[in-house]
Amino acid sequence: MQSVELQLTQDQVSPDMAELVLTVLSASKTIAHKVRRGALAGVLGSAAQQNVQGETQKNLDVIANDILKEALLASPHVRSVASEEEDNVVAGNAQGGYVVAFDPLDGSSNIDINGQIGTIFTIYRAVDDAAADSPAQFAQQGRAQVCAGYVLYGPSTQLALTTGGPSRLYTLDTDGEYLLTQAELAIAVDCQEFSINLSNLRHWAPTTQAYIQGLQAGKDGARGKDFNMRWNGAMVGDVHRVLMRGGIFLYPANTQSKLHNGKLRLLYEANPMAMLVEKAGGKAVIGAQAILDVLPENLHQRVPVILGAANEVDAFLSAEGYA
Ligand code: FBP
Ligand code: AFP
Repeated sequence: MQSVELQLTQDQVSPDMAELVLTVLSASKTIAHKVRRGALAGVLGSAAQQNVQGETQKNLDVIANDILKEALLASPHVRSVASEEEDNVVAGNAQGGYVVAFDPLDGSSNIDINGQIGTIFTIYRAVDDAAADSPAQFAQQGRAQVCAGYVLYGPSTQLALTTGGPSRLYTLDTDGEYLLTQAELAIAVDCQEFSINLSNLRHWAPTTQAYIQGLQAGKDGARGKDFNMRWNGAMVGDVHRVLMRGGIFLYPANTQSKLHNGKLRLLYEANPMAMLVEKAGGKAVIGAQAILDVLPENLHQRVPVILGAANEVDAFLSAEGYA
């Protein structure tokens, strides 16, 4: 099995970007170590701080954010950093060729129950006519991502990564190396599993309610087949399931609640996951538009997210009247 470092070379990733990816991965190993030790490392429980979304940050959110930020700001290749846990863009090296955005700890409600959590990250080329601390550095469509990935801290620590080619899966070995365990992830076009927070049903558009009720009707309904349902409370775990065994994941617009644009953030959640899914043969949309085509309006923008098996995403679009 080969190391991620060797694979990046074989994938002809430029030395600067490869070094940057390895910087992110090195930080993720430090986070993985703390996650593994859990309460022993003093990383559980709530910290008395709130993030920009007004959510209470867990200790581990703060710790993971600091680890990644410190590592990236020390890198000569990083011009700017954006994080779910930072209100504004943080300036790095003015000569750096790349900008990096991340959700340091996705699924924070799973921390206290020893459930799946993860780090999601994305890399773009820096914008030369904008300051290093300007949000303009990140006002780029998801199609401009040069690298996208997540690290899933589960029973084993795994890395899903694309640098523009296939989405590949690596597993963290006990000696601290990410080793290639699946060279090309592929999402089957059809599926029989969906992932959504059903408690929000009353908040969805009638068309979205009807689509989900169609899945629930199973063999007895118009779809003519049964579907199973899974919900993790952490996008990183749910999207990982879709990448590994197919399915569709939805966090739709909650038109009747304050989450009228959905809950997930475009920059550091939706876009990296959309790139990984598209590179694995799946689809990722907010509605009529592909996630990767959305031009961001602000750093912490939320979007609806529907991604996974191509035919099932099409079935959603047709139920919504888009196709
Ligand atoms: P497996 O170990 O065969 O996956 O079964 C797990 C299980 O028995 C329970 O742990 C779990 O609560 C239940 O199945 C989930 O069932 P469903 O597929 O109906 O959600
Ligand atoms: P946190 O990291 O704040 O827990 O948010 C996780 C998340 O944004 C995403 O990973 C999940 O898919 C989603 O929230 C779960 O949302 P519900 O609270 O609606 O289940």
